[in-house]
Amino acid sequence: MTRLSNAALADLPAEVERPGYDRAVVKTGVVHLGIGAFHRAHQAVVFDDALRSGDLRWGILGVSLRSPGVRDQLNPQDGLYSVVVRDGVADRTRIIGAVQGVLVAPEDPAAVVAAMASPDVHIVSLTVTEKGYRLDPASGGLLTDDADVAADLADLSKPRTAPGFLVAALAERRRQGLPPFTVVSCDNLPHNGARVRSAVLAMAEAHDPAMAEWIATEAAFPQTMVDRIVPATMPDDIAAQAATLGVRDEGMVKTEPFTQWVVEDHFAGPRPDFAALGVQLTAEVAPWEDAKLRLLNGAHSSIAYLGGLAGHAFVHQVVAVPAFKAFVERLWDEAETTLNPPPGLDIPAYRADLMARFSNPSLQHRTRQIAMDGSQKLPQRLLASIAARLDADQPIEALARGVAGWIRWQGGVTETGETYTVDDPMAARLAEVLSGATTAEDKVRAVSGLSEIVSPRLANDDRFIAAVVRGMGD
Ligand code: CS2
Repeated sequence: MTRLSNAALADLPAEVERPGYDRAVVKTGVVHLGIGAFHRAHQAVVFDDALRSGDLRWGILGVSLRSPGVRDQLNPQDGLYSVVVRDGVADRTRIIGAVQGVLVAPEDPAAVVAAMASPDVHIVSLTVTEKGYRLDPASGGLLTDDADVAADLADLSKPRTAPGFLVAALAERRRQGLPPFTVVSCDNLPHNGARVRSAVLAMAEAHDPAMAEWIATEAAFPQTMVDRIVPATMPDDIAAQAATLGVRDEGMVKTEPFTQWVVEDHFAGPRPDFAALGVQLTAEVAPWEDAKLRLLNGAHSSIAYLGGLAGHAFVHQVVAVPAFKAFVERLWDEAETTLNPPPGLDIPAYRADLMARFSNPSLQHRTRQIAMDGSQKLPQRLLASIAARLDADQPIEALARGVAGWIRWQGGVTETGETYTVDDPMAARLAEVLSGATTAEDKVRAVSGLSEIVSPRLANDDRFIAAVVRGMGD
């Protein structure tokens, strides 16, 4: 079957939404590092809306920092792909035209740096996942021991890491007398703008303090909160989409109707008229970020570990079990007292919406997908709420049960006897500290000793240890 392409657009079924602007005259205003499914279903849709509104500065050059998979999906399709919105009843397809092409960084790092240094590029955005920033999850400091970070600290002629690419490109812009771009982190990292900024400055400082100073004063690293559930695309999804489109779309992404992007209004240069495009611009992103990380993501991770251990493949199956649903509500009762809710956020309504979003059966969101990289996720999703609750002398039973689920998950076998591989950059380290632990308390203490994940403030608090031990259930 032929692939989706510019030439195929005219023959798509009438109900499929198409770009509707002249793609040939679009400029590349955005370079996006880490062009996975989430970017394609979230930020790229907003830039596509900007193009549809007639502002043709916001085409996207995608970059994959590791593998050629997305390049091979999108480049043969002229960058086109479908976003399929599934509300549980019907599917709606929109073809996104914003992505103009994809580069694979390890194949030609210099080409990526050159693209980022183009005068037309005003924004470099990132979705490289938590671990892609090469930061210590608990403290946020750059992992200088990491081999790729060490290589970039020594020499930036062929960068390997996201901070390395940002610094190399900013240095090149400075050399050419161009203004810096705005760096927009779109990962679920706490204080994502400040964290990527400090990683960039640490790397820049190692190369040229004057350049670091220029970045510190001239570049911008707005904080953002991003939200849209985007499960990994499965072969069945691609087959079903081929039947809908009449052409094959290897780059399709599936998602829910809900989407939210809150952005700190701090840019070094031009940006789209975000407010007109439904993006919330604000001076204060942190309250939104805390609410989202602690309620949505805190529940998600707990569902992934506890539901996954119980043998459930999908999130909607977990929350269909009354005891699990009640557990999620208890977790939210605990987490919500730690929040300073942003103006305009109605927490009871938000919780009800979250439960409805988790219950959407047509998303098929895998618990194993969310279970990935727990070492990078736990601090901001569960441990931050726990620390705040303990500071206020409040119980933490439900939150601690989520943490206990994550520790049990490291065992690699479900309660139904199925084995799996723990997918986490710290999996080997976790396995090592857990290898000599037999009792629940040994296990909790062993993991709590990993200061990259659990802060000493919690590791030394017996109330934390005791509650997680109770959550282990043996
Ligand atoms: C999920 C998130 O995989 C995960 O860890 O919790 O990707 C979640 O779906 C998004 O943050 C929703 O905005």
